Amino acid sequence: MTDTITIALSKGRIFKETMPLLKAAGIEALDDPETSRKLILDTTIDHIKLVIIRATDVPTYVQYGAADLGVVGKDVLMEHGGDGLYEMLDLKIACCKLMTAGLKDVPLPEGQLKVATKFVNCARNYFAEQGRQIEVIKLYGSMELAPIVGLADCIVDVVDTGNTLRANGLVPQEHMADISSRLVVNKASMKTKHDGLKQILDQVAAAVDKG
Ligand code: PRT
Ligand code: MG
Repeated sequence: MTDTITIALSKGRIFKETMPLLKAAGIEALDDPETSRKLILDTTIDHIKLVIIRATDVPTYVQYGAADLGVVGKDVLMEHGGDGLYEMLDLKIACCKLMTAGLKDVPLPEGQLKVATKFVNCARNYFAEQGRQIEVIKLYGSMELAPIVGLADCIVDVVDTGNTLRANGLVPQEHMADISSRLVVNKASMKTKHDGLKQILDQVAAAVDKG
């Protein structure tokens, strides 16, 4: 009996951009998560399953071994902290930047900054390194609104084209980190399912290198 291998993925851009890489390892989903209500998808390889979960839940599933492998943005991974998992590969997909942003033409105040974000830990670490005092206001989405309504002086969010910022009268300010998605592995699985995982990792790595 071959051990089951479970791969955790989120719908949307990560699923779309990961599937071509998994295909190189012979793994194709038998259902489309955009149309199916299934949370566990079978694949062309009998013992390999995909679980479709929220992007922010991927590190948690892999940390506790509910999934052996996961694909997750470096932003989400930094925020989680990475306990219980190894970051094995940079898949070079879903690329963007983690940035601070604020209202156009409005200088940031001296002294303590109010920062609205869902990336609470990333924000605390970044501003602590800069020696700047902040108050973090935790939000779950639509961060761009916070400076407009006076809830915060600036935000920390991922930015791709910057169109969402511009459409709301904000400008990108400080570049905190370059972001791409990473293949992560549960630490215990890496020992107990080493051969099966190593094969997938090598094939995906080769597909990433081919571009
Ligand atoms: O959407 P949901 O709340 O379920 O979760 P999520 O937003 O964490 O998931 P998803 O699928 O939207 O993003 C998954 C990963 O994709 C993130 O963790 C990032 O690593 C990566 N990624 C790449 C992005 C973007 N590009 C991106 N542009 N994630 C989010 N965005 C947002 C951005 O914040 C802005 O609001 O998309 C909007 C459009 O961006 P602009 O700059 O092109 O206007
Ligand atoms: Mg989103």
